[in-house]
Order: sequence, then structure tokens, then C-alpha cells
Amino acid sequence: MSFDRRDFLKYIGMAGVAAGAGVVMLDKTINDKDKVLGTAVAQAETKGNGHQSAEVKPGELDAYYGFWSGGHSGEVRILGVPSMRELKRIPVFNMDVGSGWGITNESKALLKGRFCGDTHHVHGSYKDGVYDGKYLFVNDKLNNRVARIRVEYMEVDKILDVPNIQGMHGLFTQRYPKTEWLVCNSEFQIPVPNNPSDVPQDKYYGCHTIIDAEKMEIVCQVMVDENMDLAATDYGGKYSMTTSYNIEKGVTVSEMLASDFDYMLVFNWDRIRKALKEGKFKVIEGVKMIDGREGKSDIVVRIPVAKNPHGINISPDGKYAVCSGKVSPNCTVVAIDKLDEVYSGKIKPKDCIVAQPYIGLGPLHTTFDGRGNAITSVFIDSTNVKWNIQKAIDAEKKGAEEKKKNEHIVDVLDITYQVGHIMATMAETKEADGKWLVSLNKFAKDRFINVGPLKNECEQLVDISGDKLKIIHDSAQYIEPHDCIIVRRDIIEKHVKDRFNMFEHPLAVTRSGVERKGKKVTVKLTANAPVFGLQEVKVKKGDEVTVIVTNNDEISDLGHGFALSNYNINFVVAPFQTKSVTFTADKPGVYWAYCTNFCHALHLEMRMRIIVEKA
Ligand code: RUQ
Ligand code: CUA
Ligand code: CA
Repeated sequence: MSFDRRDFLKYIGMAGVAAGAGVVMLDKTINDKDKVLGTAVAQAETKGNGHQSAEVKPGELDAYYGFWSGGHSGEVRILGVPSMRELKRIPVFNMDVGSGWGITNESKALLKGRFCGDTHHVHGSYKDGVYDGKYLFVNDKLNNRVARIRVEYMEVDKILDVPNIQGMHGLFTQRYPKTEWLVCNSEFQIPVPNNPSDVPQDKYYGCHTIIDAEKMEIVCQVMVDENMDLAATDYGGKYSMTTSYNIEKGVTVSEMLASDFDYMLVFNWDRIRKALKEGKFKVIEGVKMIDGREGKSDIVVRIPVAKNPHGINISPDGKYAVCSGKVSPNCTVVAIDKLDEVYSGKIKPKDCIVAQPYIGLGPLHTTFDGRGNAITSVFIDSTNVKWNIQKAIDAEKKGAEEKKKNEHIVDVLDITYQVGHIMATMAETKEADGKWLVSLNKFAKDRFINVGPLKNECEQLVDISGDKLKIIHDSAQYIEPHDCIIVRRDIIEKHVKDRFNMFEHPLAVTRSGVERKGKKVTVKLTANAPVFGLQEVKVKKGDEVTVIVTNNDEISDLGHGFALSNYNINFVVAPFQTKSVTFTADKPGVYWAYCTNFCHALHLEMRMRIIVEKA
């Protein structure tokens, strides 16, 4: 028997999933089906399919802003789509001296000494189901934080620590009528409160956290027995929902796979508001904790779905939630308008499932083209599968024979290799436009020249404007984005500024000078190309020195840097921005401070001395 490269990868993928679990998850009929669909369909000729051009010529601009999470790099990135050019990296939970993040007093105050993170899911603030261009939010799975990025400056302005949880994973913003709340999950169950440590594992819990988006404060948490993986909100402002793959409360892989099914959890926001109003909560670690465990309240509905689900995505018409099976080859389609009947007790939770179409081996995430089709990433098969939602629902009604025909499947695209998230343009809004899709593939292997054992990722741009899916471009992406959103340029561009509002920073410097109070020295510096406001500053050994730098150049794109030789100080200031740093002058001598950001023909001359005299 001979494997081609793709089959080999598939084999590895299967072995990886099955190892430790000690179970065979997929029956033979499914494997056979997969053979028919996985390759034959994909290799069929793409005929009569007028594809769009992804070319963005020199001087032209991209049609979309892409906001990428950076995974364990801890950052957020901005890419132009469809060119896939990386335009900016926004430091979020990571240290990035190039932008001054992590070294300045401002960023230290936000990061509180924790200079790494794991960003997974970026979502924007909304109004009426479409981005409003105000904020982006992103989670830190590592240190359980949520950061907010102000779109006007593309910089982080708030970071919120969330207690009582670990493995903060799915995050989603309220879509309707506007983003007042956002939700985030806990993928790992822990004791709540997390002390003492000798709590038995059946007393570990997950908490669905609700955050006030404007104040960046925790509204409350809803405690459940289950873990919670990905998150979504509906288009009606009524619910948030999540997938749970560990209803077993397992702490080992095989324990987490023990049950034949898991849940999609739905949280009813009116009932959460009611519980808060009626005082039906305890305060744990300073947070209002509502009991959402089974039988304890009527807030959470549990819909049984195929075991160990992963992604949950809402169709742009607001009608369906699609949960991906991960170890089941199916997606589960839930009719959101039936949830009211579940809450009122008219129907059972499982009765709002309208289809469970076959997709392929290892469905992870689903995106939408706005024309009634879903596109699901399939990890083990290494495919993007396009399928028609209505056809899947119709086949489900007609029964098993009809389902077997798999007529809901429109196209199967081979990608390289092992896809995680996929995202189509505007797909998380009601204005999904079905133009482009990015497949965020986890392995690059042989797609680029070899750069050593740890390789970049291969993200593929896919044209989804026709019936067939077509790969247009391979894009090497630095490790390791998980998710992205792709937003029309007109929505974002008008909000983005070329300079800061100078007096938003309370320490903004308009005149340079030195102030001394005992051993505390404050150096105020203007930066105007090509000079700092002072040529020399004298301090004494042991002084605590605070340098405040304001870039007073209002010219667009004219940044300055401030770097102090041998003192490990290095940051940049954008037009009209102010940053500060505090350090102890512990090394006597002459130290040149210089501008790091090429700003002028005399950029190299833009420097000054800090003279540290013996005490
Ligand atoms: S989740 S693929 Cu955060 Cu899928 Cu990474
Ligand atoms: Cu200022 Cu270079
Ligand atoms: Ca499970």
C-alpha cells in the first residue's frame, strides 16, 4: 500500500488524535465516504468559474483589514487582504521594544510584569451586527487576561485580569444592538475559588465570564460543571453560546473522551440580568458568581452534540449556530430561533438541532459566504469543505437515505496542511460578502524554503466568489496565529488617526526641562526632528530618574525613538504620543541617549548625553 504525502499526513493526524484515548472514533463507512469526497471532488476541474484577482499593484491599497491573533507570540497583527502583506504588529501581552511596549512605564502598568501571553481570538466591537470600528478585543489564554485595542491608534488601552478561570479560550463580543458586553470562556476546569488545591476533580468548574466592554470590568461569571472552548454571540442580543468538550470533568485525554456526547451551552442574557438584579449570586474573588450548574438555575441550556466539539460559529443571517465535531465527522446545526421554546420548556434542547451533516475527518471551524453556504475547516483531512446549509437541513428531514448522498457538499478544497481556523471576508457580520477566505493552516512543511526545525505557518488565500474554492496565494505567517477577522476597509479606515491626541496623556511635554525632588529626577523631553529638547542632563549615581518623552512632530508617520545606551531602555513615540520610563542611574559615566527611528537627514545626530556623576 502506498501513501501519498497527504495520506501520510492524514495518517499521522489520526494516530495523534487516537493515541492516549484508546478508542477508535470513526467507523469504516465514514472512512469510505471520505475517500470518495476527500479527493475526487477536490481534484475535479474548476471550470467556468470566473475568479477574482488578488493582485494589489504598487501604490494600490488592500480592500480589507485583516486582524490576526498571534498565538503564543502574544500579539495581534494587521494584514492587508487580499495581498496578505503584514502591515503591523500590535504588541498586546508580549514585549516589543520596537514599539516601546514592555519597557515604558505606561506598558508596565498595563502588563503588571507579565510580558508573555497566548492570543487566540480577536473580535471587534459591533453595532447592529456589523463592526463599528471602535475596538478590538483579544484574549490571553496563558495569563487569563482580556486586552482592548483602540482602533483609532491601533494600540492597547486596557488589560483586564479575570479570576476564577484558567485556559481563557473563546472570546466573543455582543453583536446586537451594540457591544455592551463581551464574553470569554475557561477551557480548563479548576476549583472555584482555586484554593485549597486538594479539591476532588468532580468539584472543578468552568466560568463563562461577562465583561463590560466600555468600562473593561467584569459584570459577572456563570459557573458550570462543563469546560468551555469556543464562544459566540447571536445576532439578536439574547444569547451567548459555547462548545464544551469535557462534560466528563476529565483530567486525562481518555477521561475527556469517555462520554458519547458533549454539549453546546447556551447562556440566556435576560436571565443573567434578572439573577443579578435579584441578587442571586455569591461573590468569589470579587466577582459576582451566578450558579449555572444543571438544576441550579434556568440560565443555561445544554444541547447534546457529537463528542468533543470545537468551533461554534453563527451564520450571518443569524439563524443557525454551527458546532464542529472535531472527533466526529459531522457539524451540528442548531436553529437559534428555537431556543426560546427550549427556555420556555416547550421543546427539549436536542429538538433545536436541525441538521448533522457529514463534513470530513476533524471539522474544526466554520465560516460563511453570505449566500447560504458554510465552509468548514477539516483538520485531519486537510481540507476546506463548502456545504449548503439549507440542503443539509432538507436532507436531515428526508432521512438517512437522503443524507447518505451528501448533496449538501458543494466543494472540497485540499489545503496544505492541517487547517485550524478559517475566516471569510466579513463572515462574522451580517454583511458577509463571500469574496475571500483565509485558511490558517498549522503546518507549512515543504511549502517554503527550509528555515530549520521550527517553521512558519502556511496560510492560504482562497477565492470563494465562485462555486468552487480556489487557492490563490500561499502566505508565510510568523508563528502562530489562531484566528482572524477580515473587515472591509471602509469600516476601519475612517477611524484610524495619524497622530495621538497629545493631552490625553497627563504627562505630555510641551517644554523640556529637569526637575529634582530629593533623589527623584524628572527629565521632560520634547522630540522634534532632529533634536531632543535638551542636549545634556546631569544626574547623580543612585538617583531615580524618570524620562518623559513627547513627540511634538505632527507630521504623519514621523516617529522618534528614545534609547539609552547600556541602560536597557528603548522605546518609540508616534506623532503627539508621550511615553515615560523610570530607572535608577546606577552606573556613573557618560551615556548617550539617541533616536532609534529614522526621522530626518540628521537622524543620527539626534542624540543627547545623560551624565551620571559620582554621588
Ligand atoms: S482555537 S485552531 Cu483558539 Cu481552534 Cu486555535
Ligand atoms: Cu528622531 Cu530619528
Ligand atoms: Ca468529551
